[in-house]
Amino acid sequence: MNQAPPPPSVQTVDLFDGQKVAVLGLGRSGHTAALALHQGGADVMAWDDGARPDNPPYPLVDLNTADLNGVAALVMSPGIPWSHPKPNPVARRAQEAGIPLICDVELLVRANPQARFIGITGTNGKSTCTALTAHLLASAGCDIAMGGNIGVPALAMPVLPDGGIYVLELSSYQLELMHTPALDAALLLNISPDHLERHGGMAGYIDAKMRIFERLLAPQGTALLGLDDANTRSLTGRLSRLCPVSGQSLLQRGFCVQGGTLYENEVAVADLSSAPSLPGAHNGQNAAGAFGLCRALGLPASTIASQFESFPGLVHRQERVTEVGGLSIINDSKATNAEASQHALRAFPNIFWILGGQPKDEGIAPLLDDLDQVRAAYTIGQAAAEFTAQLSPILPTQTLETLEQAVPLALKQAQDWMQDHREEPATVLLSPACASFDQFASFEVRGQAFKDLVFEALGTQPQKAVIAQAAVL
Ligand code: UMA
Repeated sequence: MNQAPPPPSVQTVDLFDGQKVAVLGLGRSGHTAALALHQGGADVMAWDDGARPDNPPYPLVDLNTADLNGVAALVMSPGIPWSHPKPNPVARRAQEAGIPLICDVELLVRANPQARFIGITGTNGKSTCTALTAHLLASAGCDIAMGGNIGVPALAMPVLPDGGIYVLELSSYQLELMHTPALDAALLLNISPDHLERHGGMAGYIDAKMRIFERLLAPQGTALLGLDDANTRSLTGRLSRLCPVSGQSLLQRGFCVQGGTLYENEVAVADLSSAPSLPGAHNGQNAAGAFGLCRALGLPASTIASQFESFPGLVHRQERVTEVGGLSIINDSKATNAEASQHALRAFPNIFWILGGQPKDEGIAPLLDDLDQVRAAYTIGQAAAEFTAQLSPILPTQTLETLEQAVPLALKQAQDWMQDHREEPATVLLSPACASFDQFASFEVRGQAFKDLVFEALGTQPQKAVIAQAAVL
């Protein structure tokens, strides 16, 4: 048994008042959904095959053996498989009994017909794009709440007034369990292989991502599609009334970024060169997508354009920890695979790169053509020897064990290098291209350890703006 932390606030969902509803999975989203339904008068039967909260206000009933007769819906946590690689037994029983499978996002949209909804999905960058969209809308004075896959359970967001906007990061798992067309605008940023086991392969994963467009309000909903990868480009024929988005190519129609300028239908509308938290082409696409979503919701271009500069960025995702005399320290602990690290390697100059941890199957092979800006590498954790073997023929590489060893060394060598190179700007970058679990409980713990070590080595304190960055649960 396990004490689930109570979410800060929980909506009351009365859609199933007086009816039986089953809730499977009592992690962040499931526990919140069970509370919301219970508060709304539903006869909740909740279960988790693993740890369950102590004495929750709703009844715990083992759904593996419970009588599911008369159950109106099974609310599934997104992480629980219901088809591939094989269905959870409760999900299978529910499907055999004709009980609809839904997730907390479905409850949110049905319980809040007064509100507007934006959905954002993609394999990489969707959290940054979601946070940026929420920032732009909030700065323009809109009533908004941000949640979904980004870490805030759908029903832990407050009830918004008429016309308020829920900005939702939606995973492929959530999209499969959301059925009501409710989105005013939807953005699919990019697609690369991920979660393939859960979706029965690449075709299934792409279909799950495409569902975001099936959940648009008809006919007025706006479909935005990123065009910077081959997988999403191949989808253009499947969509009518598509608004294209790019961080790389100049588009005649739609939203794109070229050389730090954001264009809408070829007209320059925003200058991104002074937005410190949006480096790199992938962030150009995030910015173009966020801008397009805000335009779809009716905001004037000039109102949105002035808010990019104040976007603080997301913690652990190319997070600017501090800057000392032209040396930027970047925490990209969220980069747990090569593709995520590639974005950072392409975004910063003169990099002193700390990498390693628990390696993924692909290792860093996909990064070996992206080392132009890397001046030295420091390998740590389980992957250290393997990564050093690959990097040392190309650039100075030191095999270390821990972040404690790597941080002071990288800082010192970066500062020495700057002195020798007429104070050219440089970067100390933690972008591990590895999971954290060999040495840390999570990428968040690893990123915090990196920041603590940086401030310890520099003998300074974090600035307030850094501490106050967008926090998610
Ligand atoms: N469980 C069962 N039976 C099973 C399997 C799991 O009962 O057969 C139980 C587990 O014991 C656990 C619960 O189900 O208690 C897990 O639920 P969950 O994995 O869905 O986790 P939540 O805490 O509810 O978090 C979910 C999202 N998790 C996943 O999609 C895996 C979070 O996304 C999301 O932030 C949160 O809801 C709030 O909306 C995380 C994620 O990893 C960040 N997402 C994936 C990604 O981004 O790649 C999709």
